[in-house]
Amino acid sequence: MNRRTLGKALALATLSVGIKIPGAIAQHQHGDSTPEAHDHGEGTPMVGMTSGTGAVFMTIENTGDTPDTLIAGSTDVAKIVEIHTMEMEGDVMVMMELEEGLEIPAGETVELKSGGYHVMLIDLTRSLDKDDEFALKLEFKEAGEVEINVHVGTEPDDDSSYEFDDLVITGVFSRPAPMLGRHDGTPEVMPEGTPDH
Ligand SMILES: [Cu+2]
Repeated sequence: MNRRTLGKALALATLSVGIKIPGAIAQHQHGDSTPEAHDHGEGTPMVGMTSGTGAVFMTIENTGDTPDTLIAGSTDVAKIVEIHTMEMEGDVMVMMELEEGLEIPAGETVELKSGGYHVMLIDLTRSLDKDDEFALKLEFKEAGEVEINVHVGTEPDDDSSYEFDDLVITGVFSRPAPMLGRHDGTPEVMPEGTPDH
């Protein structure tokens, strides 16, 4: 273990949050605030500071000639909604909030998918079980505030298709994610969810 790796390990040990995934550590960085780890389903969490996290994926196409930006979101099923990106830094998987939002360039399509951009649901207010539906409000710089319906499942919902001005949103889905502290007897790690202890 080199010095850098050791430093990271110690930092995580101190925080008592974070998860180990083979060869990588998933970690949240929220700007200047204290780093906070959220499990995205790649491994077994050590300790969770929140009541569970989820991630929403979709494809956003901008058919217009003006760029737009996804800047925020809100939903009843989570206390905090953030726009995130996920990148490998060496052997460390880092999730970061896109504080400027996610740009959808004019005439282009941006995919929010596993291992990349996603809408992060932090502090779930209830478990997201397969085939659940919930409303998610998204705020765009140009298109304004829009509301979509999110289906909980393991792959893009082909039935979901929305048009807001120049934006076309398709393939919306959220992976199942249990709210922490609930014991439902499912020991295995759920995709994109936070397993309970
Ligand atoms: Cu995230």
